[in-house]
Amino acid sequence: NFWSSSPPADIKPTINNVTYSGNPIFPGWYADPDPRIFEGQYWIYPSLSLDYDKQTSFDAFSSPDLVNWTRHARILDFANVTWSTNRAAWAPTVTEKHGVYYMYFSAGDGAGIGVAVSRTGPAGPFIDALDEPLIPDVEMGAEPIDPDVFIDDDGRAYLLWGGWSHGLGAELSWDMISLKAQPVELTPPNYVEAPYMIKRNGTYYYMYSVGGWGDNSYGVEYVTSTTSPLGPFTTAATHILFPDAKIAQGTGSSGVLNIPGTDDWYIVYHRRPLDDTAANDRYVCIDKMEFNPDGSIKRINITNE
Ligand code: FUB
Repeated sequence: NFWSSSPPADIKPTINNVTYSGNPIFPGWYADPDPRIFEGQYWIYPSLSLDYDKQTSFDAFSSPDLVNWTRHARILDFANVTWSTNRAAWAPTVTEKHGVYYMYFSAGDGAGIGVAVSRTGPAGPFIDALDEPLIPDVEMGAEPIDPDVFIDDDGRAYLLWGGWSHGLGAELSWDMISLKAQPVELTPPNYVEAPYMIKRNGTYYYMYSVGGWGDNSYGVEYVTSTTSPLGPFTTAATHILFPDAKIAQGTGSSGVLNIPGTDDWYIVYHRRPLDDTAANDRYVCIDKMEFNPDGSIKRINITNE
């Protein structure tokens, strides 16, 4: 059974090998989804939402249609990441350059952010590239967790990260396993953790989680920049993802998918069942994300569909 305890009534029955639709989009306690498109398939890279000591690897999920999902187990195993403390495998994020896949991930609740490489495709296996963290330290007050990798239209790659209410960013070098320049502090209003960047019509949207971890204040806000992925950003933030007293609480840690060739966008996020207080009872959902004519993002309508 994927579930570490009985799924609550608002969650549909689980199917282990895995054809599944509706929210949650696949069975199991998972959090911090990082949605991507590789090799003509949709991919989601989440954290296993278990006790920290049981978070020793990452799974990935792939789908041709956002409905039927295939689980790829243990695509990075912390047993092979020497500095990871073999716990608290959080918030992977993946990109591709010249056919090589790069995963950035947090380890050990503060041991650092690492980078792992796969030359065999988006399902890995990913191998720790450095044998030490890429981001080892708390800098400018930011715990080294929750990386997000963003590739701009000009091919330049950026890493955003940061917990403890401080958000940082830096450009990555051409080799993708080192930083090109010193990190800069970005910390927008109300920032807590879990950054994710998208670009639409020349505007950078820096999205992040706000509020109390997993409670009814947890949500997603964003600021924008028309200059660069590292800002400067608008000084006012917009709140777009909220819990819904009839559907779920703890809505956050989002990423975004744009259906290729369209202006159709989906937010991928985790949430907690209503009336569930277990910290790690979180599951992954997708809902529609729409823009207003002025480019602002509409409030998200969370659903069970
Ligand atoms: O899932 C582990 C941690 O919880 C993440 O790193 C945070 O963003 C929060 O979701």
